[in-house]
Amino acid sequence: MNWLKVCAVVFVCSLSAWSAEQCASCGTDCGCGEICECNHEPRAPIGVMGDHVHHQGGWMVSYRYMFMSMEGLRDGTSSVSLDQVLMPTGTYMMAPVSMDMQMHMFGAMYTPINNLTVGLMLPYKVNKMEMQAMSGVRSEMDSSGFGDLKLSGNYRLWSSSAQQLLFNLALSFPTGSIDEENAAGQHLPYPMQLGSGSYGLIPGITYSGLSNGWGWGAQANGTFYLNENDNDYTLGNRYGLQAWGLRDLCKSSALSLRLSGNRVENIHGADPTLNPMMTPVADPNLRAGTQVDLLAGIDYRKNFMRLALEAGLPVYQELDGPQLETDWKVIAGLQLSF
Ligand SMILES: [Cu+2]
Repeated sequence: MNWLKVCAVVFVCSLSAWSAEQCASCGTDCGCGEICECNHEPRAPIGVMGDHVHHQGGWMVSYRYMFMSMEGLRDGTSSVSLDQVLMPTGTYMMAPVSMDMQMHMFGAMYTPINNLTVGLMLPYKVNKMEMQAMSGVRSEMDSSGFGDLKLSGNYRLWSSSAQQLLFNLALSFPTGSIDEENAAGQHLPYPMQLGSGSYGLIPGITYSGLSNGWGWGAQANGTFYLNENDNDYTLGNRYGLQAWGLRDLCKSSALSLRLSGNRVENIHGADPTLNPMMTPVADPNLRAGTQVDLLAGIDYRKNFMRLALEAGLPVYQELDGPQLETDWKVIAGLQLSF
């Protein structure tokens, strides 16, 4: 795992060194000399939500794809093996081995008045988890479908020629299922459910700047679930804090580096049909964790189109475990503005 992190850091450093060189030499080579001083709006990497407002009357439609790979168990900051968790050494009859999470996110944004952009976002999720029983037999669980619909507003509180400050507020509606079942008709454990089952409030604040081809920014946000769902539980609050830097290449492209920290709290209440003694993924008190991810990205814009990719891995993970740890993630996105 560690060599992977080293590789990622080396990769990212060489990218930024290369991009700086590109900009210095672009005056003669690629005819984009003015880029080094060009003035477009500040940008954020594709994985950052709510980083911009459009001009009045402007529309944007977007599609984002996210993949997250989790494998191996962790308790606190150290790894634990399946043998330690499963009986007879441990206390559980079943434990997760790995999980793949995919999300297709469809979005639309509209700007009815100056400085205020409103948006709708609907995710389609595909989850796959592999479990191992104490006998050593492995089995797979699947779930897929639409998640929770989000209605969001981004309001520009302040801006200057090179910087801006946005206030974000999103409402989350319980459109995603919390009744996903296995073939035997039993509820799947918490991480396999598609929605929260609750109404949620997601306030945030986003700062970004751009000068001489260099961009930077930071965002803080929280997710607060407001009511207990029909299965007698409420997902834990989430807190996010992230910062990023970007370097413009030619007119249309940019490279980015982002550090993203997230804290998730445990679930309040419990689904009465899940038995937390049986497997850690059915325990509402083993959902919390703190994670810091490092992501490198590339961004390409031409006319009304933006195509971008970001990939990264955790540099710090502290989980109320045993819980599956994240290995890596990828986010790709296409945005069309009118
Ligand atoms: Cu937009």
